[in-house]
Amino acid sequence: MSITKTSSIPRQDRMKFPTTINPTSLPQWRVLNEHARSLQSVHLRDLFADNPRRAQQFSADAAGIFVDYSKNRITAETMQHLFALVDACALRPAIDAMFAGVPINHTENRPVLHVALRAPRDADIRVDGRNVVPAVHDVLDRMGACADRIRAGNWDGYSGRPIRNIVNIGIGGSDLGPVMATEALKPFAKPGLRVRFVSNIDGAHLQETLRDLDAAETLFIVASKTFTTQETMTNAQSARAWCLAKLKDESAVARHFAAVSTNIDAATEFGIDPDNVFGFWDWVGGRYSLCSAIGLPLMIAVGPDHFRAMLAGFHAMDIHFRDTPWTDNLPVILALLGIWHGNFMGYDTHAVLPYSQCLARFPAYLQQADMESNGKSVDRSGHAVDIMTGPIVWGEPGTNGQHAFFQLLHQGTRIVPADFIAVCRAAEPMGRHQDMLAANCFAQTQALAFGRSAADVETEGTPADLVPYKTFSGNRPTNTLVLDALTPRTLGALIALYEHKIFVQGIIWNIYSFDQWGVELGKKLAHRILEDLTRKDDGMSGDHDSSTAALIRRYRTHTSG
Ligand code: G6Q
Repeated sequence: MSITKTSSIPRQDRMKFPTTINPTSLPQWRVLNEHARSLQSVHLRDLFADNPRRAQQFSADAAGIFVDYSKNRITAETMQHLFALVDACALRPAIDAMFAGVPINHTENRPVLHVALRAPRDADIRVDGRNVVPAVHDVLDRMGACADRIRAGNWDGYSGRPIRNIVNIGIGGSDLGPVMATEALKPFAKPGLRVRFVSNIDGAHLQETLRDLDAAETLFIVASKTFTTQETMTNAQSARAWCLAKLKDESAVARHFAAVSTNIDAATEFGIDPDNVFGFWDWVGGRYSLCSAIGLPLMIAVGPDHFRAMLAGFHAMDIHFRDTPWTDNLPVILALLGIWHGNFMGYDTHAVLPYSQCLARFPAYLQQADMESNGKSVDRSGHAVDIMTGPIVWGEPGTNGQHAFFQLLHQGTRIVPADFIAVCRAAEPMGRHQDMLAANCFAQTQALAFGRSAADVETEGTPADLVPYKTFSGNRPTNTLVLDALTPRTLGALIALYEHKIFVQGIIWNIYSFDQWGVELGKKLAHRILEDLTRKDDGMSGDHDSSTAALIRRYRTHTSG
């Protein structure tokens, strides 16, 4: 199946999507509030005892990912009410609008077409009347040729030695995706080829990354959609200076730098050979850009075939999301459960706990995808929202987390809904490690759901005064996502699952998920503060509050002389 048909939405209606609907004004919202009250005292122990088919009833799978959501405090009626809500919030036309290239990123007047980045060659997706898919595949083909050349040892550096080290310089959406996926697919990477990432403006990041590298064998990829981001441009200039100090010739830059950007002119002005500049488009949001040329370091690491397998996994989930009825639609189900927990149960954080060391950076990646998209407080009519929107997303891989923060998950006063991600087949099998990893994952969700009653603790002969401490209330909600194996394809499907979950939640909350105005103010203020930090006299050019002014003076005192 492919994404082919474009707009079924009449041109005159295109600007109206997504329509603005205040969810709290809907009868479905009121019904859900009442229903939530009726479930307040219900325990998962009883829900399971009353329904032997509960696990089957509340599970679904697609694109190599199985989701068991039975360990949430929900009933069939809960799901019916939630599905009614999503219909009332006009999710269907919103999905159609996104896939049709309607500028649903209203505040930036842009379409949101990351789905086009993984559409097959014969798909037809139009922006301003032009099919964008051929251009997507042109760039993928050029990336493939570049990756093949490096992997075959045919990309010679300035002094004729082949490139063996790739250093990606980017931040935020131009870093977190490739970092996470390169880590996740390490078992598929070409041995001997080092792929590293520098993001932080902290000079230690660049210096520590370069410390053991030979400039003659190093290729820098400057990844920046705008090619203006302060951190990336500063790191790129310092990398350029490092490279020239070692290779001692301006013309070396052309062999040792590539760029990924929508701003081709700025990249060539930097001195990068236009043949080594890989473009993408303003309809790709930074945090949704892994499938674009931003994925170049990943493609070099794992090869074009594995990269394309990942795109196929993304696409499989895109199609599942677009075409599957809500009742079996994984992104819709996960989104609705998040709404249930945040808006009707009052839980304000969401943990993502992959039982896979390869997915160690997945929670950090999702933090950006989710919190930058749905950390909004103004609705699509320009009014303040009066409900909780995006949750605080956090997490660490299991089993490490069990020896750190899981105490709070089991016995703390806050309830933290969590996604546990398990993998059946290890990419790098070793003894019984994988079985033990999975056993721990399943045991945690069991303990969180069912807990341990005081009566059970007493039967163990526990001294009476210790019984309260050893009791677990349980009734703590989790989803368990099970991947057959962590492969390029299932990784793609997993990421797309969360991307679309975030989209659905934004539609329900009536917010714009694809802008990020909230990051602008701090950037502006940093420019003003930077000026004052480095002033030679005692004055201040900016009008700072007393706390900030004192911090600037303190910094100056400790850096002067
Ligand atoms: C992501 C954000 C943000 C962005 C970075 C880097 O959606 O827009 O994280 O990716 O600020 O921007 P550049 O790629 O333009 O350097």
